[in-house]
Amino acid sequence: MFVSGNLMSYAALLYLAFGIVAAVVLKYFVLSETIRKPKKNTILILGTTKSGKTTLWAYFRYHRLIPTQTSMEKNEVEKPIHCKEKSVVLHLMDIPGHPKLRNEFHDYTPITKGIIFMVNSSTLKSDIQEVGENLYDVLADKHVQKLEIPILVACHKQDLKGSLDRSDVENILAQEIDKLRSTRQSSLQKHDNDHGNNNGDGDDDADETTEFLGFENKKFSFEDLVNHVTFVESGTRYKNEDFGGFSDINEWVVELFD
Ligand SMILES: Nc1nc2c(ncn2[C@@H]2O[C@H](COP(=O)(O)OP(=O)(O)O)[C@@H](O)[C@H]2O)c(=O)[nH]1
Ligand SMILES: [Mg+2]
Repeated sequence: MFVSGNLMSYAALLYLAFGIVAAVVLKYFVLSETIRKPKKNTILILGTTKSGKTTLWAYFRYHRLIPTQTSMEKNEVEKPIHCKEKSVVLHLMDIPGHPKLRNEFHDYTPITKGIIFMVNSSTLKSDIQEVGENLYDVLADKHVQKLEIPILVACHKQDLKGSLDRSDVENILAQEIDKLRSTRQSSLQKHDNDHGNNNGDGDDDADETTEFLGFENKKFSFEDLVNHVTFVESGTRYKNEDFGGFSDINEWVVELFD
């Protein structure tokens, strides 16, 4: 009797120990799976200063227009949105366009689902060099290319006089990137020659950019990129629809998660 009682408690202990080990192993697998596959729900809002990034970010967050100020701080929020059949939590990041800060976007591209690049269509002709360089850096980011992150170029401030429509914005930006491509390529070659960078593996992890946009010996076109690049028009006083002048941007975001 005494022996069988002891045996029973040994068996119970064994079951308990087995249960604990199983729970630990399961937790380890669930955790490592979550770490290995970070949630890709980040939408980056990028562009030069005063292009309308914070206005858009605030519109997603509060569903209304609020006055904005130029800032050196990132804005970040987790916000549920309604897609057709489900609800999705967006991680929306507005990264300042100041030249010292705008390259911080590189840190987030591995978890980015989509990029909205804001352009002030009313000043693009005079700002083309800065906007072109900013967009080039986004398109040439290593993860943007490897993960084929979709990009939406919002041709914003359409309500302002003299603003360019989306096909003009696309043409002007394509011409500027075409120019930048050759200058960047030659400075890259000069840098490689000066520093003897010839390890030959073609994939330097410290380098945040890839080498060439589009095809060599062919004029640059957004269609030649691995990324899907879409152009839409937007503006705070542009259209009076459900999502205001941001309805096309909202639609693009919803479709990303569909
Ligand atoms: N006319 C007009 N002004 C806008 C529009 N969107 C934003 N703005 C204004 O442009 C200025 C800069 O916008 P903001 O969102 O702060 O730009 P950011 O620097 O890119 O974050 C602010 O005064 C906004 O009110 C628009 O569609 N039309
Ligand atoms: Mg801002």
